[in-house]
Amino acid sequence: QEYVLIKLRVLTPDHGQDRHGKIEKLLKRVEDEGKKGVFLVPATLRPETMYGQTNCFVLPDGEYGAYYIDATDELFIMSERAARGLSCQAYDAANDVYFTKEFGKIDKWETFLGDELLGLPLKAPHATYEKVYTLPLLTISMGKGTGVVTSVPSDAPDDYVALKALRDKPDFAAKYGITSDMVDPFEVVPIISIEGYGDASAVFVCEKLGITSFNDKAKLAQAKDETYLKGFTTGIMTIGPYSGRKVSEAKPLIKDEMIAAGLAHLYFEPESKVVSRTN
Ligand code: ZZB
Repeated sequence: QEYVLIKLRVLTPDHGQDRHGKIEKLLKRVEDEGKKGVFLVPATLRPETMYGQTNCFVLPDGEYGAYYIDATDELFIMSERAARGLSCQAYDAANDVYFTKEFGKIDKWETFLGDELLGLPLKAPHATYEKVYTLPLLTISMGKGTGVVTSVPSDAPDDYVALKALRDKPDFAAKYGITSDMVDPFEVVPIISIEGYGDASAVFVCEKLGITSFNDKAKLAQAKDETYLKGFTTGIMTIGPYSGRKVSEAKPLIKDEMIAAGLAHLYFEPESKVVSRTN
């Protein structure tokens, strides 16, 4: 499976929450040592949807680490499993550069529980919002991708349902220390138009199937399949430099441009049945 890692820059925490102590320390160390920044790195199959990002998701009780990446002189926050995977992969195959200096060797600067990453302000590439926040998603599998997920509620049904739950159920948000200003200003951003589905297909399909919560598992899976397929086969971009072009044409161009600009990297993962069964 080929994923694209999107680099969401961690900004200085702006809510005075005690749980951000470790990240503040890490940001300071990174600055003191002249490194280039700290990033949450969600893995996505849909780089062309980054214009529609409204937030990032982590698993509140998931285990994450901040790993030093030699190739970019930056720290990436992700699961240890993903860090190990990356450390065996080429950053720039043509020039024989690897993500880490030593093949297979990771350099962990800090460990985090997902909860310590919630409510962090981030700068997400291509997003229309200047700043987005990290929010909880309870269906994240730590055995897939990086354990970090970027949220595109216009085109991803899971993301739409999760964001709506945080907005509509203040108790749920409060339980995770999420304040309304981290959620309410972030309206769905229409980015892809699909004939018969409008310009926010996930919203359309969730409403069509009457999905109201994560308990509608079968319907959510159906919604995901339907939006994936339709988006790729008949979707037309309505935002960005490839507005008016088919998603299938725009996707590889946007992916390559983001990688060339250092906003994203490729990440490969073997399909592992064992991992998905235990998660
Ligand atoms: C942005 C995005 C926009 C995504 C979209 C989907 C959609 P798959 O097919 O099952 O491999 N994802 C990535 N990692 C995880 C994880 N550890 N746990 C849960 N979800 C994860 O799914 C890959 C997609 O699932 C990724 O692409 C990511 O969300 C999420 F408009 O990134 B995506 C119809 C889907 N649309």
